[in-house]
This record gives sequence, C-alpha cells and structure tokens, in this order.
Amino acid sequence: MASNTEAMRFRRPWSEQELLEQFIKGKTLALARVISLVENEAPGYRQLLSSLYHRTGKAKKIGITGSTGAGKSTIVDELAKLLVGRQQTVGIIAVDPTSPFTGGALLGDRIRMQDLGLHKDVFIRSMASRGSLGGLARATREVSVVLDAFGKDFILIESVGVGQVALDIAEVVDTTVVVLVPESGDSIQAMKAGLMEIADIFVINKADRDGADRMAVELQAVLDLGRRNNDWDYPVLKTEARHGHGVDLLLEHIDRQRDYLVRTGYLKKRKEELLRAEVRQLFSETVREKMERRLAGEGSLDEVIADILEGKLNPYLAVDQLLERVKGAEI
Ligand SMILES: Nc1nc2c(ncn2[C@@H]2O[C@H](COP(=O)(O)OP(=O)(O)OP(=O)(O)O)[C@@H](O)[C@H]2O)c(=O)[nH]1
Ligand SMILES: [Mg+2]
Repeated sequence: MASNTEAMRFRRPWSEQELLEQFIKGKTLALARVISLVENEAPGYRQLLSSLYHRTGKAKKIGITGSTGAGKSTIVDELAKLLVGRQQTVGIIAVDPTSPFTGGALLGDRIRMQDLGLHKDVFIRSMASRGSLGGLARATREVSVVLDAFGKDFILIESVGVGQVALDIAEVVDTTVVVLVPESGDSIQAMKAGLMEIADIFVINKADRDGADRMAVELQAVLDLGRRNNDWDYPVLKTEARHGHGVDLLLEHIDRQRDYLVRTGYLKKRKEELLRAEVRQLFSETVREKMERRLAGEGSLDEVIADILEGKLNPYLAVDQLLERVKGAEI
C-alpha cells in the first residue's frame, strides 16, 4: 500500500510550486526535472530560471576540453572523486557536439561514470546537439545555472575540443583545462582549434605513453614564446588519469588558478563580461522570438513572400515593410 502511494506521488506531475519546493529541498529528482525543462525549452522555462537565479553565484565552474579519447571523462571522474572526498558536491555536464549518429561518446561516458552517478553528491548530465550548435552552448550555460542554483560546489563541463562550441563553453566556465595526449600532431590540432587561447591549465594525459616529457617541454616552450599579457603561468601537467596519477595535482592547480582569479579581480571582471554577453543575447533572442511569432500569427511573411515571387517586391524592401508593420506595436 505504502509503495503504491509512493508511486502515485511520483506519477503525478508536479506543479511549478511543488517542483521549486522539491528543488530547494535538494531533491535530485526535482533537479533532473528542472534540467529537462530547461534543456527542452519547455513553456515557462525562463520564468523557472528567473526564479532560481538569486540562488546562483557560488559554484566553481571548470571546463575540461581536448581531442576525442584524450581521457577527459577519466579525468572528470577522478576529479569528482577527489572533490567528493573533500565533502564537495559536484555536477557534471558532458557536452557532445558530434551528431548523435556518429558519437558513441555519450554512451561511453555514461558507462564509465556509472559508479559516480550513484553517488548522491554527484549529478551527471549528458547533452548532445540537436541541430543548432549555438543552442548547445546556451543550453550548457543554462543547465550550469540550474546546477549552481541547486547548490553544487563544483560544476565540471566536459566537451570535445572542436569548433565554436568548445570556445563558447570556455565563456561559461571560470577555468579551462585543455587535455592533450603525447601523440604527434595533437598539440598542433589543439592550436588549430584555438584551444591554446582558451586554456588556463594544460594536461598531457596518458603520460604512460612515450613522448609525454618531450611534448611537455615543447608545449612549455611554445607558451613561453607567446606568453600572454598577465602573470598567470599556464602550467603544463602530466597525468595518467587511468590510474588517477597526477589528478590531485591538477586539482591543486585548479584551486590555485581560482585564487589567482579572485586575487587579481579577474573573476569579477569576467563575470561582468559574461553577464553583459548573456543579457545582450537574451534580449535579442527575446525580441526576435516575439517578432517572429507576431509575423507568423499575422501571415505577413506569407504575404511578402508571395509578393517577392511575383516580382512585386524584393527581400530588402520586404523587411522594410515588415518593420513598418510591427513598428510601435507592443513586442
Ligand atoms: N594509456 C592510457 N589510457 C588512458 C589514460 N586515461 C584514460 N585512458 C583511456 O583512454 C580512453 C579514452 O578515455 P576517456 O576518458 O573516455 O576519453 P574522453 O576524452 O572522455 O573521450 P571522448 O569523450 O570520447 O572524447 C579510455 O579507454 C581510457 O581508459 C591514461 O592515463 N593512459
Ligand atoms: Mg568523454
């Protein structure tokens, strides 16, 4: 009988109020539900984020990026274990920008992280792109807002270091760790992908393989040449994540980088820049969505398209006409 009642309780959809209550109480089920609503951009998800926003600002956000198979998940796994050992709560977001058809990575992540997933202080979420890659970076930012509001001390974001997504995610985090492997060409690939610019800490994983020392020296030399205009030292560390070697040292450097950001005021400055970008993006998205909905509702778009096809109008004049129609209207 009791189990029946329990089942009923979970089957019934939560009201928004109940959902928030459960979330604030720290219920993982509510966290998962809120994340799904946000990820799916369900109706009302913005209000939900808005009502949670005042709870954010405490989480330390760390990005782990690098080429496929470099050992990012293994490192994230080890970091999470160390953090849990320090009584810290952890949220993990594994971002996979590759198509769901070609990427076996997601499943692999789930399997490897399974034992962690059972730990009550670690919450893992995998996110794949569904079409728009820009949307993926935004969803990652929003999910990290939710994890932050939930009270996670650390948010670890794993992403494959290719393309714009990796660079966009670097904007969301406080510290970026770039994972390389001692294989010829990996650091050149990373350089091409723009990872050198976003890295705060370099890790050469699979240090059990040949060439790790040489690669570390070479990388350090490249970094010395192009030393950026601040006094952070961009450490190059070697790890053998498979056996957990070196990950404790990585965590020390992550802490040290954090101290540096706080001490120099960069963290505050960064937050300000991020907020500026976020508000601008939200603003233009909101205006665009509202305008588009309006245009679709009125059928104005169909009208101008028909006119263009008939040679009565061109796309530029059409936009002028559309703007004229929405001018002054409440948006
Ligand atoms: N030799 C060696 N293998 C390692 C080490 N760390 C991880 N691996 C192995 O490398 C493979 C890939 O590791 P993952 O942690 O899944 O790498 P990843 O970067 O998350 O991979 P994707 O998410 O698929 O891009 C696994 O088979 C690991 O066991 C290491 O230090 N040495
Ligand atoms: Mg992985």
